[in-house]
Amino acid sequence: MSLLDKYLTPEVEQQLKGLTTSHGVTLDDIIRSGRENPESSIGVYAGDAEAYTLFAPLFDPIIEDYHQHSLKEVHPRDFDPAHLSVTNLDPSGERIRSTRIRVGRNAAAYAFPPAISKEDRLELTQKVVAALESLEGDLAGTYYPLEGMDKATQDQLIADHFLFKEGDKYLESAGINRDWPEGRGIFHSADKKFLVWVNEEDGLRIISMEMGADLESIFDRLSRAASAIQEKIPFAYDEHRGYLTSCPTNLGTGLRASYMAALPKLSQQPDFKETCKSLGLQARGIHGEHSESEGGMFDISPTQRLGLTEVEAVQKLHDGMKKLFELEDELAEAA
Ligand code: ADP
Ligand code: CIR
Repeated sequence: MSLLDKYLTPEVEQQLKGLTTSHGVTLDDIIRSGRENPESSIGVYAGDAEAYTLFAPLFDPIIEDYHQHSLKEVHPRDFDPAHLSVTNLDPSGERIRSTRIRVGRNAAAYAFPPAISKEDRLELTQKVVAALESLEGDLAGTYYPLEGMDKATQDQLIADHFLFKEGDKYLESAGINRDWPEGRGIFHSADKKFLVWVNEEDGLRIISMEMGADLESIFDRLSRAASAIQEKIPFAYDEHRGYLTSCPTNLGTGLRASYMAALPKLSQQPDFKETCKSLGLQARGIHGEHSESEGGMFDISPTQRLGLTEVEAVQKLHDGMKKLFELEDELAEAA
């Protein structure tokens, strides 16, 4: 049962139908993805910042349930790499193939991808690209629009985990893929350790990733990038909901930190998903959400993004992964 089905009671529906945000977002828009895809786990998307407050009787319980956090609290922030207490969990390079941290962001002055107009999307793209092209040092890079990119290049970027996939059915139903591929693209540094997805599920997905397991340097790069971009593009933010994103699962830090890690024995256990869940972690397949694993390799990341700081979210990945490796080692020793 999706969180939409759990919380859209007849009373809430009655209360919210007929309401419209200044960008024209209605209850039907918010719930279309969940209605068209009944197997959704969440089922709702916000077309603009106002949707979160105007439709709070639906969004708030969904947010509190997913993040296991009360919206009465002010969302805390700490993006200071010096506050991390992590070690490289795999200096040998045998268990962790790569590490990635991304944050989702939307410009405060525009609707979010589910509701942005074609004209506004193009205007926003110009501003975002100009901001990205002004970055310096290891954050300097080039913008590659999806429009005009040859299919082989696009496919290779997707296969190498650098670029978003195309045609996600949940995003399609939410209206996020309108006018595709216009205004969509990827900015990246020459070494592809710093990347920004433009106008996919969120206006910006700011990404830091590299081979190996050096969380500290990846977090440091992301922290610098997010604040440099924010100086040029003010982001939608709310004291209690943190950074505002299209999908309520990404509110708060907007941050998903993940290790691409091998757990060949543990992942064979029938309670593998439960074990991850007990540590606040989620296991995705090797090509992102809704993909399959290959060879015992999983994309492991914490589920909660709201109500904890950026530092705490990354620490949670590190500490949880350490525990998963201990369990993997116990199984290997018992064999
Ligand atoms: P998001 O990270 O924005 O939630 P996805 O789950 O679709 O979106 O993942 C996007 C891409 O990032 C996919 O290609 C996925 O395999 C890749 N990815 C995630 N974590 C890692 C990692 N630690 N190393 C390499 N690629 C990763
Ligand atoms: C769903 O509701 O299943 C899709 N709209 C995807 C939700 C986002 N994913 C997640 O749980 N982090």
